[in-house]
Amino acid sequence: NSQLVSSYICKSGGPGSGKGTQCEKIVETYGFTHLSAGDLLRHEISSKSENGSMILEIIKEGKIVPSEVTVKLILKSISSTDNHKFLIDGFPRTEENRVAYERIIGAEPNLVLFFDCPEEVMVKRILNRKQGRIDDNDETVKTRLKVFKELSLPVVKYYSKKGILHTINGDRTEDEISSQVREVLSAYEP
Ligand code: UP5
Ligand code: MG
Repeated sequence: NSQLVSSYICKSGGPGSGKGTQCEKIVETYGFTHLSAGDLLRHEISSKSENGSMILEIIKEGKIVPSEVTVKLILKSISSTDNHKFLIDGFPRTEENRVAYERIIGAEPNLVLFFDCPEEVMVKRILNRKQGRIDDNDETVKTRLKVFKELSLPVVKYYSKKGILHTINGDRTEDEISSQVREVLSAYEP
């Protein structure tokens, strides 16, 4: 699979930290194919695929879908395009996700962007979104935050130790965040 991927960037951050919002702009400028793990999973639900109802139950609770399911979906997307550069939004969520994915791809991300945002800001954004996401409610948000702290932050720490983590202040305007993201990517792109 290393022939399929020449480089990949991962985006991490709590629920509502602005990962999705910042993706499109980067994709346009830097020629990455954007993959959102959450979108791929939601697509499985809406297309009523084999695992759809299991995924729905897990997302409704704010918990994490088994690695093999998510990794398979990401790999399928990667294989379906000629591009070899990917921006992966909201993945890996757990150490188990990370190990499973890196084993299959045969490489670590070139860069990890971490959107750091205060909890109360994230909660406010999510509850204001009102786009009908099944997990955008008080109760599920609490679990999403807990899961983020307990399972996803260790992955962020791991990448930090590897020296490939870039922390972005997510508590600013979209334009301010975009320009910080561009700064990081411009330094990385030769
Ligand atoms: N907004 C964005 N930026 C703003 C700014 N600078 N100022 C003011 N408002 C801003 O933004 C959230 C909201 O805030 C939007 O309304 C936006 O306009 C506004 P968004 O860009 O959507 O934030 P994002 O970080 O993408 O938040 P999201 O809710 O998508 O985060 P999650 O990480 O919870 O969602 P995801 O889709 O990745 O995952 C959903 C669920 O899928 C998980 O809980 C889990 O159950 C499952 N999942 C897995 O099991 N495994 C995976 O690998 C991935 C997902
Ligand atoms: Mg998102």
